[in-house]
Amino acid sequence: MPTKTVYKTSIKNISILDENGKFDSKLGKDVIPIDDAVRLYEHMMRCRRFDEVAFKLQRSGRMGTYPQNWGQEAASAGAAYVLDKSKDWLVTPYRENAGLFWHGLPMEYILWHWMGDERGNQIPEGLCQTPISIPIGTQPLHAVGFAWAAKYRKENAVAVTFFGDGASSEGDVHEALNFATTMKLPMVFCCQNNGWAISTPLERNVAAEVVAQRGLAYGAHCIQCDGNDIFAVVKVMREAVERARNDFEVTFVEMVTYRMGDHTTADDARRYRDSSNLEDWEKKDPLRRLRIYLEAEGAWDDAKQEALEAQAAEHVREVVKTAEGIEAPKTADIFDYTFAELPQDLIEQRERMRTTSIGLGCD
Ligand SMILES: Cc1ncc(C[n+]2csc(CCOP(=O)(O)OP(=O)(O)O)c2C)c(N)n1
Ligand SMILES: [Mg+2]
Repeated sequence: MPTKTVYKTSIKNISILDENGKFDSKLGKDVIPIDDAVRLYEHMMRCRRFDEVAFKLQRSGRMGTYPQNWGQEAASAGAAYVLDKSKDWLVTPYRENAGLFWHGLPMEYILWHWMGDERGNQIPEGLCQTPISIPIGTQPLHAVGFAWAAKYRKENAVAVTFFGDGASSEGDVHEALNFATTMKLPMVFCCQNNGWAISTPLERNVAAEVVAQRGLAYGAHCIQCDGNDIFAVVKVMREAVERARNDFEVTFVEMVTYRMGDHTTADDARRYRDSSNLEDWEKKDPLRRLRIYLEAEGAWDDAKQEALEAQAAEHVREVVKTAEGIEAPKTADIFDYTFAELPQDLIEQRERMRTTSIGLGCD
């Protein structure tokens, strides 16, 4: 019996703006108009400032654990930039502030979340996003639900979900991919490959050459891009979103980036990784290279930078004031916002505001 090849493919990597600010004008033509590139830069700078302040809030005891987003802003903001805020869903874990803010979430919600205030998870009416997901890899399944509903209701909407390289090994992510591709749902799976899942390096977690290969098994379009290059992210995401919206075809996008900070403020990455890596990645910083590009285009200068830094600092100061200024939640909230209809035993507990489960309220 002759043998024949029944399957063969390759995966492309897209990069447009390199770490020295050199721009591939053929590939990058019309990807982001200059005014929007300025807006995205300003947005990412505000997010970076937010990230620094959130870190300090934790260190000074004013907030609980916080996962720094530092260095991963372009992948997140670039993906959100191509979405239609009024109907496309963005379903993410905890390191996608830049995308969530671009998609409309006021910054104080993320602070409330990490301050342990559930009101940070009550996404304002009309925003097409979910609370940030902490159980790793669960949120792509939620995105499948949104995409399926959108297709069923003929809303012409797309669901974009994010997850990490570590999460790409979770069964839930694979079930979501299988469901999305077999049901032909309008979805994009974005994997932020930042090299680490807490202290587990990529190679201990993924044996494949590139993470994007994981989508091949499910028949998804698969592509890798430089996640610190906002032009590459936008180009790849625009094509993926259009393919999802118009043809119900699923894309797996691997965005290669690096986790510049510790996993969270509860971690100390110096205990398990070599910090010399950080210097290389600092050169690849998404904000740094976009600034070089904007300056070369005559759209940015030191005076603008100084003004933006002052404005971003003021903006974040106001956000912190709003977050810390909220009145304390009512004790009854724990009952009122957990069940649609309260079971009888909880109605009784609500009346007494006490529980028998820890030995109290036994009178
Ligand atoms: C289901 C589940 N298992 C384990 C954890 C503990 N945990 C929190 S973050 C994390 C690593 C996630 O790595 P990755 O998906 O690469 O995301 P990153 O933190 O790098 O953004 C783990 C194992 C969790 N939150 N949920
Ligand atoms: Mg990771």
